[in-house]
Amino acid sequence: MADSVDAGVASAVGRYVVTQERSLDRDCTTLGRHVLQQLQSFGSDAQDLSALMNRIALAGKLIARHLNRSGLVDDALGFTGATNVQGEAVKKMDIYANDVFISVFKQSGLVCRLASEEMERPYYIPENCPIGRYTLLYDPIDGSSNIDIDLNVGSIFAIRQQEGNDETGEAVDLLQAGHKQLAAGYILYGPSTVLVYSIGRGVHAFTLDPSLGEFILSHENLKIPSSGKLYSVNEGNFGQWEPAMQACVQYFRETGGYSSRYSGALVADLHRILFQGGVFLYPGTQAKPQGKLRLLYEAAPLAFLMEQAGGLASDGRQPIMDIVPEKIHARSPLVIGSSEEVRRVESLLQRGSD
Ligand code: AHM
Ligand code: MG
Repeated sequence: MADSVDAGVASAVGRYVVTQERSLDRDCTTLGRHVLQQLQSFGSDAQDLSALMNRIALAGKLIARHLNRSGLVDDALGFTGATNVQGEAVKKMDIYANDVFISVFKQSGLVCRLASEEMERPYYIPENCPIGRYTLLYDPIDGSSNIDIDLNVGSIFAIRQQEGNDETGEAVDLLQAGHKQLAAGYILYGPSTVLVYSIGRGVHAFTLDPSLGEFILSHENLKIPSSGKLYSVNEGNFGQWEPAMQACVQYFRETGGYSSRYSGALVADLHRILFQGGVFLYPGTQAKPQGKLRLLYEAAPLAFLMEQAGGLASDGRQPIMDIVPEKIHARSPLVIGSSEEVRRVESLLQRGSD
């Protein structure tokens, strides 16, 4: 009897393994190949974008590996003792991840400038600048407060075409609206490492297969539900919001069925909302009317992605994608997610200011 049960289980496991391997053989789409398929071209622009995405994926793999072993490696966790341009305490992992992006793009030939949360001014790679026509904007570690307690963090990125020769070295051509982004996305370092990207042709998710060392397509053409019963906001700031924003959050608290979820990492909270619907909010406060999140390398890339997934992103009054930043590290309030919830917030804010 036991033998026949064991044989049955073994055969079911065998069938499962064979089915899994068959589906992997059939669907094993890598990131670089997917970009080329999306663009339906092997032209130089398509090759560039494919190469850029592969470089971002390499950075993601290096950061994921470092995070995975961070408790075992000297000098991986904790603070550096410095503060960044935002006045925030810098973690060792922030610097490690920032440097990883620099080093992988040094070898790309394609990127002349990188602008990130951790660097006051853009970083130039002079050897790439004669031919490198692209700029990478990124937040190397989003959700830094989660690092030392082994919770989800992410990286956020966007690619823009360099306009002009940037002779002053001020990168003023970056001070343009989010519509200038060619590609954007994030990497979520969670139970698995997931890279979600868009080149303006839908939103696609890739999961890192550690045994292959490759990001493999796991969700194609993701669409956010038009409404969802999640709201995500740091309610500890409630007393510092304008009354109209307080009314918005009261609406979600008191209207049946909404659940509150807030992890302290925008990428993780947004990933949940992308799959399940709802809204993420980071409003301005009395002390910081523009809120905490940075436009060029946090809000705008995620807005690009969210619009591509059928959702909306707003500062509460206008689309994030329309905002022209005054400086590289400009901040913006953020309301992002399902169209119904984002519109609801906008209309409650509008009512509050009438
Ligand atoms: P960071 O990039 O320095 O980590 O800051 C961004 C993070 C977001 O991931 C998160 O949503 C937010 O800051 C959390 O801030 P707070 O602790 O004020 O809620
Ligand atoms: Mg951040």
